Amino acid sequence: MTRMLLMGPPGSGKGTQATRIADKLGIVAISTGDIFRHNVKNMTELGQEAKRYMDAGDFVPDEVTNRMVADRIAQADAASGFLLDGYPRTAGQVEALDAMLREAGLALSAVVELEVQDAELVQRLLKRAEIEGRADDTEEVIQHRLDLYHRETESVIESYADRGIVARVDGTGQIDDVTERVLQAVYSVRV
Ligand code: B4P
Repeated sequence: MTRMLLMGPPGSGKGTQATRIADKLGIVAISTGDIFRHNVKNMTELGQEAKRYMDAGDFVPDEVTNRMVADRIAQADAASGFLLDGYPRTAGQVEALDAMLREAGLALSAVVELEVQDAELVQRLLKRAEIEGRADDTEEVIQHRLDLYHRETESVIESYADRGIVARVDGTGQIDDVTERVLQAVYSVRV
């Protein structure tokens, strides 16, 4: 059974790859960004709280995010494995996820990091801005999200690397090729 993390900077293709990979592995894809956006759209209490952080390109506070993920992975469709897209992004989220898994007697099978240079990330996100008009895809906010990634989330990936379950994958080129690379990486590190 696969319980994996798909990590990488904003625009690296996490959202694009998550459902493709999860479908191939027969598990559910859980995207914290998608859940937040769904709640913002429906103006739930959670959405109203998350919106101001998301619009500014900041992380939604750990306490809110951790609770949301704990509720989501406790649902029946996650019992046979899951792919987490965009979580954890901070040291506090790593701690919370470790505790959730420990309590359930579960372990992570693999962590995949999509690697793409900052210049290409900015281009991709600006292109998406033209199509989708997401509030956090302006040049200034994109730069802030990248800075935050380098400052907070890279060390999160390092902490998993110390556990020997990280595979780094080239996230550039054709989307199908990236999917294939990610799947090979999962098979190679999966424990
Ligand atoms: P996310 O939804 O995770 O947004 P993201 O980092 O920009 O990645 P996304 O999945 O959307 O983009 P993708 O790389 O697929 O987070 C949004 C916000 O939610 C965060 O800023 C934060 O406020 C909040 N949040 C989420 N998780 C949180 C957490 N754990 N803690 C706290 N706050 C949290 O794709 C980008 C573009 O690239 C697309 O247009 C795609 O078409 C294109 N693309 C993909 N693959 C490509 C390829 N191979 N070649 C060319 N283009 C490609």
